[in-house]
Amino acid sequence: MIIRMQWYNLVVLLALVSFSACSKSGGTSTGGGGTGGGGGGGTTTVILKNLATPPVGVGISYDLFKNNLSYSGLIKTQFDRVTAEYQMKHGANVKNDGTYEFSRTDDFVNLAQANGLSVFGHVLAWHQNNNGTYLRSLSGAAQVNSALQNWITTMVTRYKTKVTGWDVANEVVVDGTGDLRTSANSPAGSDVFYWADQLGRNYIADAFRWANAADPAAKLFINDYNLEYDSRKLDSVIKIINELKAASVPIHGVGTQMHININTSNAGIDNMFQKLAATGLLVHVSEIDVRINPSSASPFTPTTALYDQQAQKFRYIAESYFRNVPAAQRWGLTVWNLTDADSWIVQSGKIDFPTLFDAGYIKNLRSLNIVQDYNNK
Ligand code: 9MR
Repeated sequence: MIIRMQWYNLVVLLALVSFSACSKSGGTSTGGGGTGGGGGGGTTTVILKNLATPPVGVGISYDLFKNNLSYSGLIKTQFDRVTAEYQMKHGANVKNDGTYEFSRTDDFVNLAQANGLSVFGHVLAWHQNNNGTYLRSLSGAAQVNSALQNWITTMVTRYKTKVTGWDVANEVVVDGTGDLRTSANSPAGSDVFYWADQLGRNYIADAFRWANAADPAAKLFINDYNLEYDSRKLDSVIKIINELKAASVPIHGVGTQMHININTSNAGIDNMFQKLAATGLLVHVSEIDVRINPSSASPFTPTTALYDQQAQKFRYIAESYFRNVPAAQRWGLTVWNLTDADSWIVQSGKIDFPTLFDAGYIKNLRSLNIVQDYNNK
């Protein structure tokens, strides 16, 4: 029988966190409070959010959160913070004529907060998940500029005080070269729109300024992926951060998505956290998942050995984050998607098991033993 290790992964991750930092209110409680678990080890239930001082977040589906009690129950019990994987994007809120429809997003934010979860805003200026129909109907840079300013201002103003941090600029440079992302170096798509095509690189600074004007208290992030793997991209993001800081642009944080796999280099992870910490900004590990089938083999059977490697990789992220990012700069650790069933990787057709919970919301007994082992050291 193959024993699922996903919960073990997160527990190893957060057991380490609890070891490295003061916990919010203790790492375990007795009885109840979780989904699955239990078994021969007694009634101890691990509460992930209590294991780490920085917030522990998860990227989630609004529809599942609203309609699936197993899904929402596990999130409420285990996490501090949620990021909408789609609902707060341009395409989810802007109609084809450029007007806004916020009823679902209002409901998402209110629902999260009513359940004791804080909301991280994602995302204001990205090239994907836009309303491409509307944006392509605009003519000229002035109209595009107004559309971006209006969207950012409207969004940040609407959720002021409710959303205390935003991914303002996402994935602004391309893999390999670190060049500014435009339609000249990146693919087209119905919901794809490259702000830089008409606005040049200034759209990045402007996006931060508009967001800051709308809510001066919100923490504003630049966010990107492959930073643990692609040193030119990492250096390019850091160069942009330094340019923004030199121009007194209100940028407060940098997000590293960390869509990684079991073969990702630990040295690369260390190098990334060291360089990101050196910016002096808040550092958010913003979208963690760890693939165990990175070559997309098919058929593919997950094994205990692969889950163990995955667990070690989750663990290394936390170790490196706590070792290399000073406490005052830790914005938090966020995993992307709750279960393998709703993982964007699996949803895109790949065979993989990249998240912390299986499709049945299971955590397994071994995880509890791992926590006990850590706590007893
Ligand atoms: O998880 C998101 C998925 O549901 C969307 O279809 C996809 C659209 O491209 O975006 C996914 O989330 C992305 C996030 O917003 C930005 N970083 C990469 C994430 C995975 O693609």
